[in-house]
Amino acid sequence: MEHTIEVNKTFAKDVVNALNQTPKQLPSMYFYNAEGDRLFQKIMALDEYYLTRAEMEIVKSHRAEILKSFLGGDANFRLVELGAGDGTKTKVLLEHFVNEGTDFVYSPIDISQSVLNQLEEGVLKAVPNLKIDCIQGDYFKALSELNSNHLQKEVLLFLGSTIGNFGLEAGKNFLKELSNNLSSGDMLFIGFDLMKDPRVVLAAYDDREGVTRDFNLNLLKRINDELDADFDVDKFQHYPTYNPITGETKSYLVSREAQQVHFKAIDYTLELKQWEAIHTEVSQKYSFQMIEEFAQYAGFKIVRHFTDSKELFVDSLWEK
Ligand code: AVI
Repeated sequence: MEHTIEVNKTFAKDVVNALNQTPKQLPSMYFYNAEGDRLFQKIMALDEYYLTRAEMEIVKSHRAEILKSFLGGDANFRLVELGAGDGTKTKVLLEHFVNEGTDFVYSPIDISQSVLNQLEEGVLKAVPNLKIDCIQGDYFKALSELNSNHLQKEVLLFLGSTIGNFGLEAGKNFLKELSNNLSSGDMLFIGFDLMKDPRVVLAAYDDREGVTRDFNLNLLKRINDELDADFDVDKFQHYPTYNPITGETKSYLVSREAQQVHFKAIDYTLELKQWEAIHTEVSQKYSFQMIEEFAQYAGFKIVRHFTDSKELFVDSLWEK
């Protein structure tokens, strides 16, 4: 029996626009369907993927100092989190803040109500006395609403080096936009993955088990599912690169042969030459100097850098 699939028009448009660029691209935000989320959880537990462990060490070992710096001279604050994920690292901070009797409200923002419901349930299980006020919607819309009835200091959390997935230019502009939606005295606590031994960086995106390869290839499977396409993932190679001068880690899917791929649901044909690459992701790495330039560009002052013991990663606290 013929069956038609319901096409998400935004997804179709974003995918086709990216594939029509020269060189060809795919948007990395589409990694995260249910299978992508599952693979990303696996990545975070890999030996090679040092980022999550390094940031966990930071929040665990510096939690008391972090709380002191968030409060500054103020009696209370609203802790607003962008892209909380499953909240594992955030829980460490929340637990400590509640145990210290801190007067604060935790407000995660997410576009998906079901993500928020799950997060709220998980966080309240770990920290039952927490005051939580979830905000469903677009980051900037939610922030501008919070800011227009600004009753207390806001501290934004943006953990996990998610900023690195924007690349340099878009990352800078995103931070400027954040700053435009904050008031003087508000803060941003943001994770950056630091430049380090290039082989250590590269291994994090090219693990022995091939989980990151599967994560990258899953984007093609998602297009097969949602746009009725016929990608054969075996005809693609996962190829990550790291440039130690610019700090850019870029991942590609390289076509092993000349091929055509049909997207039946939208009547689109993709032509690939042999060894032609599709750029799927940037994971920017930073020097302290780059971070300082970023903060200045976006209109923030750096309060303090919190690093892990090996200086692999930094959670940097900025004030507007
Ligand atoms: C979510 N983000 C910070 C991860 C990163 O390191 O860029 C996504 C990822 N891609 C491949 N491995 C992990």
